[in-house]
Amino acid sequence: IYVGDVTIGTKAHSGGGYEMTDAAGNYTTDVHNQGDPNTGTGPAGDLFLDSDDAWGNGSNSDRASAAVDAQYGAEKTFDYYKNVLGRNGIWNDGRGSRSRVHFADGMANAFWDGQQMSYGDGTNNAHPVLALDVAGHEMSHGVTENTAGLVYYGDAGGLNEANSDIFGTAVEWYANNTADTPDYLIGEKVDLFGNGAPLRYMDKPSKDGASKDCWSSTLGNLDPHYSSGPLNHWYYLASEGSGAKTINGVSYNSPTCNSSTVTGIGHDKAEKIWFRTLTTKLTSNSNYKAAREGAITSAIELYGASSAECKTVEASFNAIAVPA
Ligand code: ASN
Ligand code: ZN
Ligand code: CA
Repeated sequence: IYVGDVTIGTKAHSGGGYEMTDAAGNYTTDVHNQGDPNTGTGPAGDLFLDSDDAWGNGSNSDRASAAVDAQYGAEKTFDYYKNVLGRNGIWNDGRGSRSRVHFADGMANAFWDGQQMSYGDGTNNAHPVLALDVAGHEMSHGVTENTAGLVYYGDAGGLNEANSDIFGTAVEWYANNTADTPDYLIGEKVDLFGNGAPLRYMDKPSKDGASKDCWSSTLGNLDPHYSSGPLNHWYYLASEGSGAKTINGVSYNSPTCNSSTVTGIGHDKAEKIWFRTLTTKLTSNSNYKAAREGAITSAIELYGASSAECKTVEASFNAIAVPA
């Protein structure tokens, strides 16, 4: 629906034909619009099967179309973690995971529940809440849960949410899909508001009307989807630097909270530094100050204390107003 014609991993099904299970064991099921959007509980769903291994028709009128987006997103996320960051799946044991599509009736959301990803079909069941950044976001909640274990409130909740946005974006860069081109927006393909606007903006999070650009001592009182703003902003600044820039046809203009100018080091390095922070420096109640200290230490370990990478990491935390 969103990624165009792609190749996905499938395998021969024991009863004949093909099933939507890849080599790592990532697989996708149809929940047939059952399941409770409030509790997240519902059936496992039926594994997608197909006789000729050509799946979907590019629209939600074919139930397999959303499954292709989910399976592709899970595969790209799995491959990104394994090939770029050296993490072998959500549990770091090589196991793939299940994606459930067509979850609930008209659910305009997607979620990770500790075991699996579930994706709603969106308002009027017309726009599945499913794209590369959404799949990468949800799967990364699983990685967070099995590494730092960041809780879902206070500063830690914001770090948890931003971590999912950062790696959802990293997956877009990794996939480099021609129909869902990489950007620093979240949910831009899904049209959750019906007006074409993305859900979140990493260059200037406040553009969504609720997220914060800068850290403050009251940030942790916000919903994690808004207290994520400063760390999303940090990722953009560390990757691309401050000011105006057009990337893949999208215009950004990233302010700093301290009127400084930040020079970016590229998203690949920012992601590696942040992943090391998540997996070796943070614990369940870590706050933004711990993220700052952990990221600077991670940059020193990876690139050296006098490196440009380390300077940019520190400058970017200054630029989102996290004090030393
Ligand atoms: N899609 C949302 C998220 O992953 C679900 C939630 O509100 N937890 O953040
Ligand atoms: Zn989330
Ligand atoms: Ca995006």
